[in-house]
Order: sequence, then C-alpha cells, then structure tokens
Amino acid sequence: MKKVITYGTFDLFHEGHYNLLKRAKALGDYLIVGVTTEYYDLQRGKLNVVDSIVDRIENVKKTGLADEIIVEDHEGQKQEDIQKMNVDVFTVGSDWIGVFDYLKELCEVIYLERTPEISSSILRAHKYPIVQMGMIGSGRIAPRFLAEAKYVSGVNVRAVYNPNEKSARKFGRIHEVEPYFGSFADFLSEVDAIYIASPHETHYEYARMAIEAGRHVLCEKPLTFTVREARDLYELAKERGVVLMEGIKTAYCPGFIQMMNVAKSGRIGEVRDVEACFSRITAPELREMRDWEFGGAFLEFGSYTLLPIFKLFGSQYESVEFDSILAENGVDLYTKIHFRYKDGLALSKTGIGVKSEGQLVIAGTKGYILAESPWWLTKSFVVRYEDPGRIERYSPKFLGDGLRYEIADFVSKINGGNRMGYCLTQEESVAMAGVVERFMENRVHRAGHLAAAQ
Ligand code: C2G
Repeated sequence: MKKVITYGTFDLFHEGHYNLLKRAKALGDYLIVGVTTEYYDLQRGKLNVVDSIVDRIENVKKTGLADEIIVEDHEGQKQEDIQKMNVDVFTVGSDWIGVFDYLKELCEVIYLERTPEISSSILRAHKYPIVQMGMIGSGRIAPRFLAEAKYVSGVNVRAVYNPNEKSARKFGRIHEVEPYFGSFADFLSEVDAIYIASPHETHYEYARMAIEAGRHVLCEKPLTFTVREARDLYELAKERGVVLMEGIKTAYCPGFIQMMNVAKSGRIGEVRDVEACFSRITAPELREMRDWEFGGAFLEFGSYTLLPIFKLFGSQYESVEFDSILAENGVDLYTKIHFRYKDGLALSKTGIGVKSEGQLVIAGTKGYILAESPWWLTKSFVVRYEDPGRIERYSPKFLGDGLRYEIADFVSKINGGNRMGYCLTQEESVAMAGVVERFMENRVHRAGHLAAAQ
C-alpha cells in the first residue's frame, strides 16, 4: 500500500485545498492529511488564521479524500511522521517548491502545481472571502512579497502587472501568477486588492486608478512625494470605502510595536532624543544611485528612520533641517535630517554611498533604548540605565523577512478589522509625505545653489 502524506492549515477551505488533496490522493493508495494547530501556526508565523482547528479538520474530513487525519503541532514533525508511519510520498503545493527537499532522504517529495484561481463558489459559506491580490512590479521585492503572502491565510496572490511584457511574462512563468502588461483596467478587474512595488514615481498614479476602481491598495513606501497627493489618496479611499495602506514593514512588526510601547511606558523616563540610522552601500548601476530625482538615500530609507521619530514625538515638529552629501549627479549619498520638537530632538540618517552604524537610539530622562542593526526588523533591543550593570534585554519573535505582518494587517483591514490601524496612522503617513516634499524642495534648492556656486 502506497502511503501519501500532506500538511496544511486548510483555513477558509477553498478549491486550492480541494484540488491539492484530490491530486495527493491520486499519488498513492492511502492519504494522511496533517492539519496544523493554532500553536504551530503561531510558531511558523502563519497569520490571520480564521477557522478553529476543529472546523479545519471537519472541512478536510468532508472532502472524503483523507484516509487519516492527524494534527501538525511542531517543527520537525514531518520527519517523525514519515518515519513512524512508513510514508512513501510527501506532497505539498508548488508554492513551497524546494522548501521540503530535505525530506527526500526519507521519502519521495512531490510538489503539486498550486491552484491559481480560487473562485468564490465554495467560499460563500465562509466568514471572509479569499482576498485576490495582484502585484504591480516584478522587481526585487515582488518574489519576497509572494513568499511572505503564503504565510497569511485568506489571501491569494494571483496576478502580476508590469508594462514591460517580457518582465511580466517571465515573472508570471517562474512564480505561477497571471501576467498582465497591457490594459491596467483588465488587471484591476481580476483582483480585489493590489500591492504596488513599482518605482517610487509611479506609486501615486497606480494607487489613484486602483482606488477609483474600488480596489484596496497596499503601496510600498514612499506612498507619494507630496502632502496633497497623500491626502488625496486617503480621502479617495475613504470615499470609495477601500483600504489604503503604506507598506512600511517595520510599522507592522510585533517587535517594533513592542519597542515603541516600552519607550512610551515611562521605563526610560520622558523621551528626549531619537536617532535612527539606515545605510546600505548601493551598487553604482542601481536606480537608487543613478536617478537623482527619485533615487537617493532618503527616498529609499527615510520612511524607516522617520517611523520611530513620528511614533514617539508625533509629526508636529517645530523645525526641520536637511543636510546631504550629494553625488556628482545630484543623488543624495547621505542625508541627515534634524528635527526640533517642543520637548525633544530627533535625527534621521540615511545612506547609500556612506556606511554608518544602522542603529536606533531612544534617549530618555531615566535611561535609553538601543536597537542594533537591523533595528527595522526589530529582533532584539535593550533598555539601559545610568547603572551599566542594569540591562533589560528583549528578543521579540520575528519571522520571514517581515512583509507578512503588513500583509496580514492589510487583509484583516479589508475584512473589516481595524485592530492594527494604529501601526501606521493616516496622519503619520501624510506627515512622512510632508517631509519627503520638503526634502525634495530643499534638495532642488541646494542643487540650484551648488550649480550657481560652480
Ligand atoms: N494550495 C494550493 N493552491 C492554493 C492554495 C493552497 O494548491 N491556491 C495548497 C498549498 O500549497 C498546500 C495546501 O494547499 O499544499 C494547504 O495550503 P495552506 O492551508 O495554505 O497550508 P500551508 O500554509 O501552505 O502549509 O506545514 C504546513 C505545510 O507546510 C503547508
């Protein structure tokens, strides 16, 4: 008897799950299905699971395809099960291709093509429909977004849009998503929500068209370059009753949220100074180094460094000063922005041509918080005091590369939950656009000044 095993959350049971189980069954004579527990899903960072394990097991049972149902409740259980139950084949959907190759020494590993379309037919009974998402842009971040979306229940990334047909087709083929490159309206008609990961200067227009068409929008930072554009988009989204979220992944990471809460808890007294730095030496041929108008250090990393400053001091600063080291072509290789608040000071440092310590220091009247690089992924931070022997250490859980948290909050907002609305408020997002706007004005002014001086 040929034994096949597969595992899954099987949340909001849909055709993708059904097709997978059906084909898994056809691989042998006996199919074992492992359904993940809430505990294990928490451990592996599967977010937004809606149905209880009882319902999820029941839904698998109803298919009549499983000869045996077990629960999967810890990392490493797959190897145990395969050995103790003499399993011949492990199978899972192709969105996991490569991830389970380590099981090849124990049994045959087969990745079955995932189901790109999940129509709402069998979903009506569910609390929430599966959110069909499309990505705009097939660049560096798009594959990461896909990999992370897999860990968020209730969302299915099924289409990619890039005006460059070759790029769209190539990405679609590799990642098994529907490529669109011609009519943007056609692309929008295929999805409920979009993730904008195209060059900065295209964000506003894509977001506006999508919101006009009643689509929810998760847009990579910076959302826009001016306060007016940011305000327009939020007002339009409100009018159309759709979700608009700026994708600054740090804002949605549990560790960062905890660090902000510790800073505001009085533990370090009154916060008086926030200094955030993010630098990454960037290759000269990349967009960030070549495009003086929309490239540069601050536009690339400023959303991260502004976040703790605005979270802790708000966005009503009394004055702001910009200073940059510009390359020959006008790109800001290193930008420092100094904020003066009524009761505090803040400094944002971003670099693409200068390497500095990527840390976040939050200084208070009783102590300070230090988060080392990559503080923007917030895997650890310490609270220190005058007494050097007194150190409080935090190591919050952080899974994947961080995008799953913003995707989970985006999907949860679409389903009507706004419990995480405080992660990045509209006011903070608009205020960041305001700093970007002043930075660009100031830079043009400085560039003019420099040109005049030459
Ligand atoms: N699946 C599919 N088509 C979809 C969605 C999911 O074929 N449109 C497949 C997945 O690849 C997986 C199974 O259906 O093989 C269950 O999917 P999920 O419930 O999302 O489970 P997952 O998080 O993929 O967990 O240890 C758990 C396993 O690693 C899989």
